[in-house]
Amino acid sequence: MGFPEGFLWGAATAAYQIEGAAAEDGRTPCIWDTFSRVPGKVLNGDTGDVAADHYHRRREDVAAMARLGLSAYRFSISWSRVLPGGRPNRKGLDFYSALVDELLEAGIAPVATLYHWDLPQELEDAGGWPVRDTARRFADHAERIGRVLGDRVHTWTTLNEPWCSAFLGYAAGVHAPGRVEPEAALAAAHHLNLAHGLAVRALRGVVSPTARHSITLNMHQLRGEPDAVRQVDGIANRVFLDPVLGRGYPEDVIADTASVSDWSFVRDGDDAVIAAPLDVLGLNYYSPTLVRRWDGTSPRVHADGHKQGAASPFVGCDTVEFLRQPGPYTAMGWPVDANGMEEMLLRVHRDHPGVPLMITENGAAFDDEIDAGGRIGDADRIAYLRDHIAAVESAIDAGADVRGYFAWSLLDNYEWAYGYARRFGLIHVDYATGNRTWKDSAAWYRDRIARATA
Ligand code: IFM
Repeated sequence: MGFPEGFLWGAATAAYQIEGAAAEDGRTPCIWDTFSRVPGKVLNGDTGDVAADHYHRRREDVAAMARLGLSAYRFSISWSRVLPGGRPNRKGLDFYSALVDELLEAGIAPVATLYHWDLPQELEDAGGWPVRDTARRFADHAERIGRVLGDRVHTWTTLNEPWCSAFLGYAAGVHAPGRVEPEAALAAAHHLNLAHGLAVRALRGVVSPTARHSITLNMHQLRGEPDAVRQVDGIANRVFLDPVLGRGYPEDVIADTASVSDWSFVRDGDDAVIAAPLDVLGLNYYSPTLVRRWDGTSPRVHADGHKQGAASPFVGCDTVEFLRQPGPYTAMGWPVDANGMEEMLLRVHRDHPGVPLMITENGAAFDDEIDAGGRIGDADRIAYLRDHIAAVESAIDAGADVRGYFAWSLLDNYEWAYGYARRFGLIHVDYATGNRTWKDSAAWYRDRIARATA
């Protein structure tokens, strides 16, 4: 058994996290340009203005991908670079067109994500994702990009982790745009789903018929008391998974959130649009989540940064506690647990048989140290990748149809609310100079790919 023929071995990044060049060649601000400037929102006040400077180092980065032996590269397209103010920007489009050409020349399949959290600021000013028109604008973005790159992109991903966009952005307020409005977060979740469906439909009309279409969800692999698991699973996973895969919104989620919203933002016909047929479902996995029912009296426990603070992203889950799992932990404070990856893959395979799956992100931040000789011996990251890749293999052996694995991330980059203080890269970035240095994990991944594809 093991990895099937044609399995994609990749690495992933996202535009705001690596590109920089925030005000160059016609790009206009996105919500992260604004949010990162609000005092206290991002560690050390870091912004993505320069990030890993990939906009100017694209060729060097593609050359590194080729040396790694990647068969695919997952990147995202900055909406405000290609359509600033809603008008096509030739220089922005040329950047991605050149990237795609260079990838193809290097034998690397381009996997393009249309939205990785960087809503153009003018669309947030008009209401953002809680507003239905944003979904229509996204479909327009998809169609325009599809017309430019549609002859060359291997796989299209509409949205990356809509849970984060909706619930970290509009309920917890820890991601851009930083709003704490639970009802708006539910509307945002619906409009993201709608945007996905409209975009798949728009793309299919203009791109190559051989292109694959997908969405990427960050599945929360839940453990703990069954009813707490059911409830969090609803608002964290099934609120996206079910409608996208044709089952409509789960009734328990609508009931659990009834005191927050009447869901009147869902209109007749939306379910069919959202259920646009997919070729592959992208799943991101980092660690599992442990929950139990809260009795309402004991001091409430919260497991990590995402779940702390007054506002919870888990709308409607006021009587759930998020517990700290036993370690070891990554530098994010996330437990290292590769079994959760296999459980997650098998769960989706069991609940939605016949849907091809792809791990579109998996990786770990650690406090990398550069030794006197300039070497970064990140044995902890190697162990993490080794065990998680083994978990994918065992899920395949148990019957899951997994078509690819993408390490997060190719490069150290801007880790959202943590700024540059967390490093997930296979390749180290010196933010003062932009210099890249391979960590031991990069060489290990290169060798792992070579073994799998020999
Ligand atoms: O860096 C992020 C990425 O943008 C989305 N998925 C999780 C990663 C690590 O937090």
